Amino acid sequence: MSRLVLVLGDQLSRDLSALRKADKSEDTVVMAEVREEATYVRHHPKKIALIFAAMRKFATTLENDGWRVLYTRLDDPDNAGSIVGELLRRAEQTDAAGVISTEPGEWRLINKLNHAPIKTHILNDDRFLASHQDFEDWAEGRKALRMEYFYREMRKRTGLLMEGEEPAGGQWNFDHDNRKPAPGDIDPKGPLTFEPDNVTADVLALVEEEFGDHFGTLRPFTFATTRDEALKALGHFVEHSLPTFGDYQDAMVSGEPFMFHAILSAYINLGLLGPLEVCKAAERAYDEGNAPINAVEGFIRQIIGWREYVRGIYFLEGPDYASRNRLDQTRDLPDMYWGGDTKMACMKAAVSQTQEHAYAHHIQRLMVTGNFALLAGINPQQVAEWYLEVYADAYEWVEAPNVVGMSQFADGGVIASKPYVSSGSYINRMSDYCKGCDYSVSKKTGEGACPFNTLYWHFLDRHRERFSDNPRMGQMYSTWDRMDEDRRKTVLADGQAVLDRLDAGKIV
Ligand code: FAD
Ligand code: DLZ
Ligand code: SF4
Repeated sequence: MSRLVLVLGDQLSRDLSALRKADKSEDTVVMAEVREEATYVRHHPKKIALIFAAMRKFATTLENDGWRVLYTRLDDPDNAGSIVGELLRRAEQTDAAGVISTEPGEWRLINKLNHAPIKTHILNDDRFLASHQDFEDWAEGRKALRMEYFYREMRKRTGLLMEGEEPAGGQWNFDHDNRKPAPGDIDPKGPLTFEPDNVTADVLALVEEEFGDHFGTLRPFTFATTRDEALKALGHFVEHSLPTFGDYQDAMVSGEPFMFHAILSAYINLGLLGPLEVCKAAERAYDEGNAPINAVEGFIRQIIGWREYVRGIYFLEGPDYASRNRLDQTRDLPDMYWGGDTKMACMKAAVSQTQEHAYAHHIQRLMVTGNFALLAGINPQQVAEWYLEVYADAYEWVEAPNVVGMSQFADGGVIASKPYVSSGSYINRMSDYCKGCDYSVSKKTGEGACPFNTLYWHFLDRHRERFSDNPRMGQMYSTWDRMDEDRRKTVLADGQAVLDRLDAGKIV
């Protein structure tokens, strides 16, 4: 009996486990643009366009490989509107006996497939380097699941940057050489851009019509939408940005949304590029003397370390992970996250480039938009939904651990050993934003004081019971305790005034 082979929008890899398991001569590939996936959160139009264009072109690749593909476009009048609906419709058409699928990257969709009224065989997604079992084995018996130790295991397992049993360069981690603020004269090349072809142009028209009211600018659309293009984007990054990636990894500069980052996450998460080939390309640059160890090690750590680790956590912790709110934060996400007016130059820069490019780099996500939400007591599920909507690389397996765990500490410390909070001084050190801000980063209280400065202490004070025993936070609390009482009162009152303005919907 023939079967259907489901290929989801972020499973665009020819070596997908579902395709390997299936038989070209009997089975039929099903791909579908469906409203349910495009609207379960209101994804950025650029993200939807990227996925649909890449899906259409991947379907052609599969056909050229000899697969029979049943592809449903969003505007097909028979479109059932959901993945399961499309599977049932196609099963009826083809008389298929069941479905083979590679595991989706979200519990939401896994649950739907598990409850679909058609026999569905879900296979491991072995495009990742660590299976669920590998991660469980690593996590077994550990008190704390810190990424650094997982990463070392992955280095040994993959052999990346290894000289025998020893790490290349004599150290596992070169982060102390990174984290430099950017000097005034940097000239990042930015990502390689691609002109839309006819297929992409059709998708852009469709997305404009159907999802033009979602937050985000659709045009110009310059993403790679095929594996060949994504490989070119990888080559461009390795040549032009990797050598300085490490040095300025944490730096933020007005008008430079991409700095020396790879801008590859959307392609890797779609399946157009594999994590190992990306790391090998970076390793080659090191071997050939074209990129220094701090850059290459830092980059490889993001992929075989952080990327694999967050996925491991998402599946290990289970379906309730994304709904955790261990700090009981309840405030609504302010309008400034949706492009509403703000006087904070750093927030304006991070949100407006997100709106334009569906991209912000790690430190903007963590230390600007994430830091502000955490300090301001925003509900972590509203924060998580925002991140899932606005970034072209966002799927829950990677977004939730980064947001709910790393950024909002709403998992109570599964990922981070302390909350990533900082006052304005961190942003001032790592960026040029403060120079053009209505607030003064050096003002700690009073009219014009940077909101990060007052909210930082407000956060620590209101969560004192939870954090005062945390050895990594002792220093912060002793600094707070050393301030004289009047000053503490003023700081707290000023922090509260910022929160009151947010609650009243006033501009901050
Ligand atoms: P680079 O900075 O050049 O890094 C290289 C690669 O490493 C990336 O392409 C990505 O594949 C991987 N990587 C780096 N950091 C992480 C990480 N923490 N988790 C997983 N992979 C990582 N990444 C996503 O892919 N999707 C998300 O939805 C997402 N949400 C995030 C939310 C928050 C609050 C934070 C702090 C980080 C989030 N990240 C997410 C991680 C990181 O910000 C992005 O992977 C990175 O900015 C992508 O841009 P890049 O390709 O230029 O990456
Ligand atoms: C994100 C997304 C969007 C916007 N649209 C589709 C779609 O129409 N069809 C599809 O197969 N997949 C889509 N996706 C990706 C899925 O939402 C993704 O597979 C799950 O969230 C699991 O990671
Ligand atoms: Fe951001 Fe404060 Fe600097 Fe303004 S002064 S850019 S709000 S950190």
